[in-house]
Amino acid sequence: MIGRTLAACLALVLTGLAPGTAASAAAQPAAERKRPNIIYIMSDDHAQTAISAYGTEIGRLAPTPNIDRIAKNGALFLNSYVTNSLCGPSRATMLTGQFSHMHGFTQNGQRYDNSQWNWVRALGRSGYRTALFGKWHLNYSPEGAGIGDWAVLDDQGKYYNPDIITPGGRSVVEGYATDIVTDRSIAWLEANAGSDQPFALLIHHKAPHRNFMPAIRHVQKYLGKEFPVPTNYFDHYDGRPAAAAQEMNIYRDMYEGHDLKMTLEEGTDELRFNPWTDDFKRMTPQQRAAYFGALQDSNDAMNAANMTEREMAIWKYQRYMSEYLGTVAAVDDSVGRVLDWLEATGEADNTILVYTSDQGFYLGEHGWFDKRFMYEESMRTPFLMQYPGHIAAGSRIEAPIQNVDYAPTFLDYAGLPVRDSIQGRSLRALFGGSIPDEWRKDIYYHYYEYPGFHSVRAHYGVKSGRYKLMRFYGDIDAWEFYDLESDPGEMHNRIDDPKMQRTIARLKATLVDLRRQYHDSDGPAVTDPLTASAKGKRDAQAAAGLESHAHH
Ligand code: SGN
Ligand code: CA
Repeated sequence: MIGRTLAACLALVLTGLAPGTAASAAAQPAAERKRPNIIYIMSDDHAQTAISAYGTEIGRLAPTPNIDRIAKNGALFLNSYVTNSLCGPSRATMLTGQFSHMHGFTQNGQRYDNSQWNWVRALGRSGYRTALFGKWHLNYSPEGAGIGDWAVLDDQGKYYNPDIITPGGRSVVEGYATDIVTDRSIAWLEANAGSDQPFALLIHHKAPHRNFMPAIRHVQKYLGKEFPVPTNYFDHYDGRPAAAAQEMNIYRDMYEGHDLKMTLEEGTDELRFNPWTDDFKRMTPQQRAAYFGALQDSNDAMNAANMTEREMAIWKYQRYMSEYLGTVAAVDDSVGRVLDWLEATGEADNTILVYTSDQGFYLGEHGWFDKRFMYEESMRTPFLMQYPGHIAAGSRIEAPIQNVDYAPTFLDYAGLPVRDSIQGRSLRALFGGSIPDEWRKDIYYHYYEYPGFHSVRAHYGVKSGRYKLMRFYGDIDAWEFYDLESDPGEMHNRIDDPKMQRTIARLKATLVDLRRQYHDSDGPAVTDPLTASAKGKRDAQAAAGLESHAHH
C-alpha cells in the first residue's frame, strides 16, 4: 500500500504534473499518461475497392492482409470522403484541416505556403518528435513547414531510383520507392521511439499512382488473373455532359507504352506510345530487364492475338488492374512492416495508426482511371485507424467523415486545443459506439482544376445520405442528381425527373447552407500567378509532347 503511494508520488515528481491532477494521473499506468504516438500512412490514389477490409470483389482477388490488420485492431470507416479529389489540395487539407478555398491550394501546380499553420508543426512545438518520408507534392520541399525530419520524393515521385530531396540536398536513390520510404521510416522509428517524447511520423507513398509500376517481386503477381469488368465499363455518358467530355478513359486515353507497358509487336520489347521516357530510362539495365522480361510473354500473347476493339478494351482493363494492384502489394508489405515493428517494440498500445489515401480512384468504372469527379469511386478514400484500448477492435464506422477531420483528430489526441480555422472535427466523438446527433449529415465537395489534365470540369456539390447533387460550371454548366440507393453506379442523372424535384430543392438549399458555413463562393480561388488557363495550356502541350513533361 505504502509502496504504491510512494511510487505514484515519484511518478508525479518525474512527470512534473500539477498537484490537482495527482489522483487521476496516479491511478493510471505510466504508459497511459504519455501522449500517444501517431503514425499517419497515406498512399496516393488508392481506391477503397482495392482494400480487402472493405469487402469488395477486387479485395477478394487481390487481398491486402496487412492494411486489413488495422481494421481488425481498430476501426474501418465505411463513409470516408475527400473535399477535392486531387493530390495537392487533399494534402494541404490533411495538414490544415481546411477546405481547398481556405488553405488556398485548389489545383495541382500551385505553390503551397509552408509557413501557414499545420498540425505537424503544432505537435512538434508541444513536444512531439516529427518526421515525414515520401511524397510531398505541394512545392519543392517541406522546408519551413515545421516538420522535424524529412526526406521527400521529388514532385510526383518516381517508382524506380527516385530523386529524393532532403534538407541536405537532392540525389538519386537506387531502389523501389515504396521500399525506400519504408526503410527510412523504420530507421527513423528505431532512432526516435522509446524516449519520453511522443512522436508523429507521416509515411507518404507514391503508389499506386500513375504510371503504376510494381516492384520487380510483384510484376507477375496478378498477371493473367481475371478481374471483374465493371458493368459500366462501356459507359455512354448519356445525360452527363461533363462525364462525356473527360479524357481519362482506359481504352482511349491511357498511354499504351507508358501506362500499360504494351509492346509494339510480338518478339520485341519496344514500347508503344511512351511520351515520358524518364520513368523507364532511370531504371538500371538489370531492373529494366527483370521488369519488362516479366511482362514479355503476356505482351507477346497480346500482340499475337487478333483482338476486336472490345476485346482489346477489356485486355487493357486487365493489364491496368494487374499493374495497379501490383503496386498496392508493396504498400501492403510496408504497412505490415510498420505494424510488425510496433508490435515487436511494444509501442503499439500507445500509438495511433492511420491508413488512408489522398483520394480514391477509378478502377474501370465509367471506363476510367484517375479521379477528380465527385462520383463515389474517387470522392471516397480509404480510412482505417487503430488505437488499442481507445478504439474497439473491429469497429465499423458509418458516420460520414472528410479529410478536414484529420488535423483536429490529431490535435485532440495530442491534448492540444482545436483552432478556429479548422473546418472539420475530431473523430474521437465517433468511437463511443454511436454517432453523436450533432455529427455532420452532409458532405461538401469542390473540384477546381480545369482546364487541366484529363479535362474534368470544375464542379461542386453535396452528398446527403442516399442523394447526391452536383453542379458543373464553366464551359459546361450543368446540374446532376443521383439516388445512390437505386443507382449506385451514378448512371442516371435525374435532375429533370418530376418525382425528384422536392428532394432536389431540399439539396439545393443544403448546398447554399454548406457554402455559407464553409465560406465558399462561386469560381476557383486561384491565388497563384499560374492561372487555370495557363496551366491547362501547359498540360496540353506536355501531353502532346511539345515540351519536356513537367509533372505537377
Ligand atoms: C500526373 C498523372 C495524371 C494525374 C496527375 C495528378 N500523369 O500528371 O494522370 O491526373 O498526375 O495526380 S502521369 O502519367 O504523369 O503520372 S495527383 O495524384 O498528383 O493529383
Ligand atoms: Ca493522388
